[in-house]
Amino acid sequence: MTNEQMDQLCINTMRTLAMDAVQQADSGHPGTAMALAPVAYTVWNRFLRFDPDDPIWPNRDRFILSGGHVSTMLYSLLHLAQVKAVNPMYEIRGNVSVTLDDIKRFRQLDSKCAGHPEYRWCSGIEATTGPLGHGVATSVGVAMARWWMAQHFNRPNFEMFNYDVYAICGDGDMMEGISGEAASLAGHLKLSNLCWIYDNNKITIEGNTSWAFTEDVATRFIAYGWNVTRVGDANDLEMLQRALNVFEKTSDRPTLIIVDSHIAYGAPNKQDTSAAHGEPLGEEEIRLTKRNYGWPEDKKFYVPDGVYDHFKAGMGKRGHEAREAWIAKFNAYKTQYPQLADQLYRMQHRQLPELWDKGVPEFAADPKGLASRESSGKILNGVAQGVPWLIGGAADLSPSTKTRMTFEGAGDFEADSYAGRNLHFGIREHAMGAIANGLSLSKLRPYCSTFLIFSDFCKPAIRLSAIMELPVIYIFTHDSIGVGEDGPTHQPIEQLASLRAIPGVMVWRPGDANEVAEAWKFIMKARHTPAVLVLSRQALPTIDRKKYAPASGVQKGAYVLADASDGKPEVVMLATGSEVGLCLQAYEQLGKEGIKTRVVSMPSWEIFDQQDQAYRDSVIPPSITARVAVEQASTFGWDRWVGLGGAIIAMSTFGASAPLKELQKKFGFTLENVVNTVKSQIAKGGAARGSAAAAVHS
Ligand SMILES: Cc1ncc(C[n+]2csc(CCOP(=O)(O)OP(=O)(O)O)c2C)c(N)n1
Ligand SMILES: [Mg+2]
Repeated sequence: MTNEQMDQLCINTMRTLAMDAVQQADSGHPGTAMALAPVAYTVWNRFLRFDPDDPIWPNRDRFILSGGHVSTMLYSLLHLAQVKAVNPMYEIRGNVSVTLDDIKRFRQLDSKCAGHPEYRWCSGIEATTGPLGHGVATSVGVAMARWWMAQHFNRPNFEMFNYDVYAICGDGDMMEGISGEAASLAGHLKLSNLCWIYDNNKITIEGNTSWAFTEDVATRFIAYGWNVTRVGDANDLEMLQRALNVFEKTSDRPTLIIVDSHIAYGAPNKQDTSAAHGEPLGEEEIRLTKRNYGWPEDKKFYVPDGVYDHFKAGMGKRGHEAREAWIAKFNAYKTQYPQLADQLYRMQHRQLPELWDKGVPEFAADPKGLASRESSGKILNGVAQGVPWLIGGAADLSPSTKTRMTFEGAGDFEADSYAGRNLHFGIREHAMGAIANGLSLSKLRPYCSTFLIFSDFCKPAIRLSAIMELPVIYIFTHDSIGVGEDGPTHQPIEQLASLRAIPGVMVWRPGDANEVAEAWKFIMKARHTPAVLVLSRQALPTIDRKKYAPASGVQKGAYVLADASDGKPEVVMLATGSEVGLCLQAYEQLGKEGIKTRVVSMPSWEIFDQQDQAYRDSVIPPSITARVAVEQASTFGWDRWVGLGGAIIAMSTFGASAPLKELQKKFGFTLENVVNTVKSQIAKGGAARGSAAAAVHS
């Protein structure tokens, strides 16, 4: 068989595996896997520097399938290239990642071949994809990471990082705004290691793209500063190869390759129809298509002789050699640059350097205090000096979110100057989150930042951080109606509740500067959990820890900050963030009146939830049903902690535009209201729900 015939055999194997898998599952997306098989095959077998024996080798080229619905194409590649599995923590290698049985069990419980590609669940997958636009946006972060790591780790004769990033996307990815945000930034940053391949098949779910998409994509990307090239026929391997060669040679900007393809290529009745997008072809159509390909019509999940070997001789050999050379180089690097080698190792394993937290300040008691965004900014600067691969920035708000690294050498990450650690995302919150995920997938420790109200714009990315178990740090400031005059559009209400509702995310709303420091310490140790840090714009008193409990209680998510002297309070007040100080005032005043109360600071519900029952009961004793929760955010969720009879002083409407003091009065966040609510809770034995609700609305 000639090489060309072998290529075709491999491509048709990919196509038929996809058709058979979707048919067997009676669910999935066969058409684009059939159409793009030649494209993905060419990237993998002719270009990708990826060793199937070690899918986590740090300098591998990355391949991201942004149209996650085309997952069968990725599964067939992983299988045919015999990519090895790694454990879910991405540390230990084992058997083949995707077996033929997994493909036969596509979309079934526990199959490695989930409906959409799942990072961590199935190794060889570089990013979880499915929400359109996210894969390409994530690829920008992965590409940025290469340049930063090259600056940080490369030394003369030691080019430790020079990988390329390929992402395949479709009409849906191109329509989503996030891809435009990400492409704009990638062009601005001149990320020449980034190649997006756009499947211009003119088909989406509802039919032809002419329903809703007639823009000139090529011109748009040229305007973004990309190199744009076209391949008129997805089956033309030589043209694909040439276009990819152009990408390899382009050293000053990213590349977009626009490929014209026919969805469900080769299916006599389904080609070029939206019917081939998201449903099985049907047994009869599959038979006819296989006949067209010159394939045995009745064979299913058929891998002809020579196919595995052809992948082995192509990507396998190239990837293996590249990795071996890298490992050899790394061994010499370890001798010559032991400190950098140690950093590289720790970074890859998500471990922290020794004494990483020695720069974290302690804050002296101070009734005036400082905003938690301010204290966080100081702490961030301390942490960043101990963790060289902590990098990040804001969506044009770092002067407000206090997320700029200001120490000497921190620098700015810019085109042609990639060593800087301060990133500038521009006003692109959605892409910012996805890019942070890409940085984290590359094992950097990223943070990103905006106002809490605009966390909504990052939400899909936060969700993906959680699904992928990436320790991205989201810093959201201006966290309540405390923002004052900007009014309802800028005052977050339901954001906290919705962030707390995402499984696998830890949300922190610390109450003073030392609680912020403790939260940072907890967050930095996390290896697989994204964190959301919610911070105030306005000053918060720095609590006197000689008088009240130490801030280290934060490590348990919630702790008793102030208590009745005999440990037998009549009522428990629960608060987070800026309301902790208010509850302490109420505690003092009620104490003077002889009323015994307890104040629980609850910066992280999730971490508190992870403590054992005995600890939780010791903080919120089940026997004390008189409880008051105070938080300048939605009431949603607080019933869990105060019980049905408890009182909740929180928001059930949008805010208003006015100075903070007036808003606090209007919405009941005053000493007087807290004190009165506590009293009525005690009077009603924990059944004062009605009056508390009235307090909220008064
Ligand atoms: C953000 C988002 N919105 C909607 C969907 C649902 N969806 C999945 S595929 C698809 C159509 C995609 O069209 P295209 O990218 O052209 O893929 P093709 O049909 O060509 O494979 C849609 C709307 C999604 N996955 N993500
Ligand atoms: Mg399409």
